[in-house]
Amino acid sequence: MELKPEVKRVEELRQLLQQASLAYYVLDNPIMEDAVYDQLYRELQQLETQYPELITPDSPTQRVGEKPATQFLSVRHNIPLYSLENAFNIEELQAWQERWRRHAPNIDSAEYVCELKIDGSALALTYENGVLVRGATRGDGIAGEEITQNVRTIRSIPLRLNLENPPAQVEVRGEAFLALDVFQQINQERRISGESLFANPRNAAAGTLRQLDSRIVDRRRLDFFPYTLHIPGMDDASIARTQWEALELLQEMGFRVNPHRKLCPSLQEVAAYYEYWDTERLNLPYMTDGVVVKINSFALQEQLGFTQKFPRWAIALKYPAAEAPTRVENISINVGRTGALTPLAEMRPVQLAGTTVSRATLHNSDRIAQLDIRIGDTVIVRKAGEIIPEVVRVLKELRPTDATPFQMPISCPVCNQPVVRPADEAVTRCVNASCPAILKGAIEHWVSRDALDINGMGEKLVQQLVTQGVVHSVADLYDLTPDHLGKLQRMGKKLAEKLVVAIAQSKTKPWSRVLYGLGIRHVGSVNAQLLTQKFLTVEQLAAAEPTDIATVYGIGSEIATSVYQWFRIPANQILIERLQAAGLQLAQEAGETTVTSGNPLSGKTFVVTGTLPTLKRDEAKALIQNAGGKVTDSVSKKTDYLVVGEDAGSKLDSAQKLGITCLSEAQLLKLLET
Ligand code: 1X8
Repeated sequence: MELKPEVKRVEELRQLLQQASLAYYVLDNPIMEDAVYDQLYRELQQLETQYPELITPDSPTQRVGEKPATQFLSVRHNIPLYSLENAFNIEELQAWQERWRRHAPNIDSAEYVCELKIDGSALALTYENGVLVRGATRGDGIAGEEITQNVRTIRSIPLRLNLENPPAQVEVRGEAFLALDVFQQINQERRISGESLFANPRNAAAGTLRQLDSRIVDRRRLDFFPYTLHIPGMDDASIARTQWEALELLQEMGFRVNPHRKLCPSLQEVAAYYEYWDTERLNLPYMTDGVVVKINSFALQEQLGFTQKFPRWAIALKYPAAEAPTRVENISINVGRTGALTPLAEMRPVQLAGTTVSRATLHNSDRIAQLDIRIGDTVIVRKAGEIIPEVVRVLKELRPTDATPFQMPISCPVCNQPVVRPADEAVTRCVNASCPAILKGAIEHWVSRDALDINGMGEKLVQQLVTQGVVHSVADLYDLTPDHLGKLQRMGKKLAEKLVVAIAQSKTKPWSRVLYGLGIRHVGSVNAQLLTQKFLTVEQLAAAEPTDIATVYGIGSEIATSVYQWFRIPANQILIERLQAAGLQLAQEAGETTVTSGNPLSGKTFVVTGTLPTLKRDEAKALIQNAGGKVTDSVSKKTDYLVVGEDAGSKLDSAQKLGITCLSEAQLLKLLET
């Protein structure tokens, strides 16, 4: 009885958050600001921590699981998930129409629904009384894997259907996919950390869905388009009589249905849709590989039924695979923003999906070795959507006797400094901070918010500074005058003066931010803070052996080696000297940790309890202290925050009794960023 107001509030918060999420992820029309959402979310989270018995599986807080799964269970599909028959041109589409007509001699024309064929991974979602209870992969079509925990992380999949009176059971089917920019970002991160790359967004989506740790799935930002639904007794109750109505119903339920669908009275309109999307699909933010054509009427679908393998009432009208053979004439090297050396195949020009292609990425030397690509080989290249062409395989039977194996250079082709390839990584990189190819990226990082936070230094400006040879190193920024800057395009006198002031202001930023700004591999802002707590000056850090560096909590041997190597490069040593001369903070006095007024945790008292997901307890303490906070061992009225990890004991109870705010590691790190 006593709980009643909280029960009501919890329900209210869930409704609000559900509506906000629908508006944001599905309708693309937000109804509240992010900060308001966050505040309501935290209120719900706190109530649920206080009253765990109120947690339900459809609560917005339950999207990300706490514990990784050890394995996935196999689930049998009530209705098999069929694959579709393929057609590759309009003639094959006409042949399909003639085939289905032979199975329905009473019918001579039918409406078709055209939808885009999404290149992702099929999912079957089960809702009971409106609540998502199961998500499963397609598997072999008969049985798949139960991946409910992962499916919950997909924000465009409602945890609860947006219906007043939901049916007892609904199965929704559709395609989970990764947007192209997300896919590229994932591969970029994998490239940097030396992991093998996903070949395409479909593989990346399928691999992500089968991740055991739903926290990783959550970070990968999968998306979902539904394309059909099954409700027991649906036909008798005339809930939806056609595919078109089914799509509208899915939309009402709170799904984001792909907007590019078309109702076609005949194959002529289907052909026009197919031709239109042949080129237009390249402008979509996700990958498609064809068009799905379905007979609209469910009654006719039922009459036609299935062959051994496919429904007779639908077909995938695919776009020709963008693959072609050509000869590798040379292998060149591109140096990217991170200094990564990417080998490129220079090929005899070939037509691929309407464009001429003469270069393809070979990713890295491992990939070249794996595929055994040699100069002179005939290879198959593929261009998939907006992704740069890549070599998929070698036609070894066509290999000439003089084909030459490729070797990665030992020095950077742009700046001639020696390159580095750690034994356990696939990527070879240039580590010279003044290499022109990486200079632009280095400057963008230096001026970014978490580094030296120089306002007004946009990408276009940086590009101009580098290509016009005005700036050769981040140190050169400190020699810029309003006169220099005024000579650039679209740069008035006022703006130039403002920029020089903004650059000068960065000299007050602390040593930890300068270290982060240097862009040393593996030294993100947390590691930079940890390192600067032990190494109070740049001289100390530059002189340290890898073993000394690795004694810092949270700094492993890989990070330590990366830092050590960076300081061994003469160009980097010169950079440090120049930054020092320019007046940047490359040292911090002992005990200076709480001086700046901007310290986000200044005056706050923290207690850390339980096992945190990534930080060791001492690292968390170090970070809090560095940001001006105080860390004590026991919870009292004076405690402002309790940082809670797994298996937290009595401290959590005490904190809850005292109404002290509890933070997860992620929330702590967020607080530290502000
Ligand atoms: C597979 C797909 C379908 C649709 C879109 N993308 C796919 N990959 C659709 O119907 N809009 S239907 C389908 C299947 O039935 N195997």
